[in-house]
Amino acid sequence: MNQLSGWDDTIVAIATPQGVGAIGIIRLSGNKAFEIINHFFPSKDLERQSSHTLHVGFLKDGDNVLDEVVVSLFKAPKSYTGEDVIEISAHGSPFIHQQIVEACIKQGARLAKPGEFTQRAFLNGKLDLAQAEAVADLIASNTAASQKAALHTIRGGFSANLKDLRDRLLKFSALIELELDFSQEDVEFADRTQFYELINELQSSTNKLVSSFHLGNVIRNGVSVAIVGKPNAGKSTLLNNLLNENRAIVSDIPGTTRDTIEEVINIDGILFRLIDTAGIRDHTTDIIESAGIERSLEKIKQADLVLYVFDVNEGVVEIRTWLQQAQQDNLKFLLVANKIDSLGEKPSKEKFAELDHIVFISAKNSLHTEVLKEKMVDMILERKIQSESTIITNARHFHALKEVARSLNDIKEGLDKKIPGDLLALDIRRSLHYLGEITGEITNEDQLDYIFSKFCIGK
Ligand SMILES: Nc1nc2c(ncn2[C@@H]2O[C@H](COP(=O)(O)OP(=O)(O)OP(=O)(O)O)[C@@H](O)[C@H]2O)c(=O)[nH]1
Ligand SMILES: [Mg+2]
Repeated sequence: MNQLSGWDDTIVAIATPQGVGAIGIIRLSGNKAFEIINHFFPSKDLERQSSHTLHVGFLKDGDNVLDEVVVSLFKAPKSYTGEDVIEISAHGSPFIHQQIVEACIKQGARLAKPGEFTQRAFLNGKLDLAQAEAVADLIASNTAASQKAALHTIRGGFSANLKDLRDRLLKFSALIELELDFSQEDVEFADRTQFYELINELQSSTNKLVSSFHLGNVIRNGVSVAIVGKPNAGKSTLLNNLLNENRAIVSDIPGTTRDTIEEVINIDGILFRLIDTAGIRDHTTDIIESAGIERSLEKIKQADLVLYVFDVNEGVVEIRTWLQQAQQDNLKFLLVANKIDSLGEKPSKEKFAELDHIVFISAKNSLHTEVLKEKMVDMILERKIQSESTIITNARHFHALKEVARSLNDIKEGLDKKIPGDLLALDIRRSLHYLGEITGEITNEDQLDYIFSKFCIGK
């Protein structure tokens, strides 16, 4: 283990953000943590205090008082890193924090690298690699959905899925390996029909995880929503309404919006990147408008969700044409029939009755815009988010899981072709290898360095 982290040394870092605050926390981890802080803490012998206790006192470097602080003690192995850890809560002056860190370094500590505390937690078996990565995701989370997904992984939800896959595969692998030991005698310990069923089950669990990545991406990066339609349909009015501010210029002159406007909103814990676009019409001689229309068409192609806004007073034929095209292009879309406030009698609304994915609103008067928001969320989640289910948000996990799926497929094909046990064993080892890569049982120093370098210092 030593070669991976330097190990014998004690690391120190400021764990709170840079800048002035009420308090700031300096964190140390390693077998000299107590000795180092004891040197600055004259009022008590910290090494003789119990773990998980707090102590108030002055930190002094010789005669120089650094600050009056609270120290929290965590003795190995019951700490975040699994080593002796001390957290010093000091007054929130960056100058004081710097002085404390420098004093610790003078006394033998080393400045921690980004993520090094969590890296040590991983190396000491406190967390597996997937859980450690979720710590960074949790710190970066900015919506309820990303927070929920990261917490689920930190608490071991994903790791439990992987362990289950691995354990079941291992049991079978052991039988196959046993067969190889008795290869002269042509025996089959591992019942191939049972194995086939097992692989089917494993495939379905793996595929579920792999396909959750689409949603994971949405949770991590947000959903891009293109608001499109003909000039004057009310796209900019809708953008303003959803944002609850007058962001885009609205007017009754067709072709008001020339360029795309992007803004972010959070609906039910999911980030939506709304893109208001220039109204699309077939005939225009204005070159700026044409360029805007080009851009709108481009945004439609890139969007995760398209809101097609139209004036409810329009004929249904045109909407159907758009709908057909959208289905052909495989777009995820909602039809937004706007300006229902201007409808005299109900019948004109009924002409749209047979259309799916339609919402009737008045952007100007905030009628049913809440329903539209709900539908936007439904379109994206397809009711898939439950706190108990694992959602893959990490590209590294996704690629490893795809490799697992691929090798499971190879095993199945091998069984179909009745290939010999030694070849089967190879495919099984390959699946186990990729499962182990996710949790960090199989890894290398470069990969770990890369993963932890993306963390903040002090975590
Ligand atoms: N009665 C009514 N008028 C609306 C509604 N929504 C928008 N309008 C009006 O429709 C006109 C066009 O609105 P915009 O939001 O600028 O339309 P747009 O789709 O962005 O138009 P372009 O930018 O030109 O493509 C404005 O006069 C709005 O006040 C609505 O729900 N009801
Ligand atoms: Mg507009």
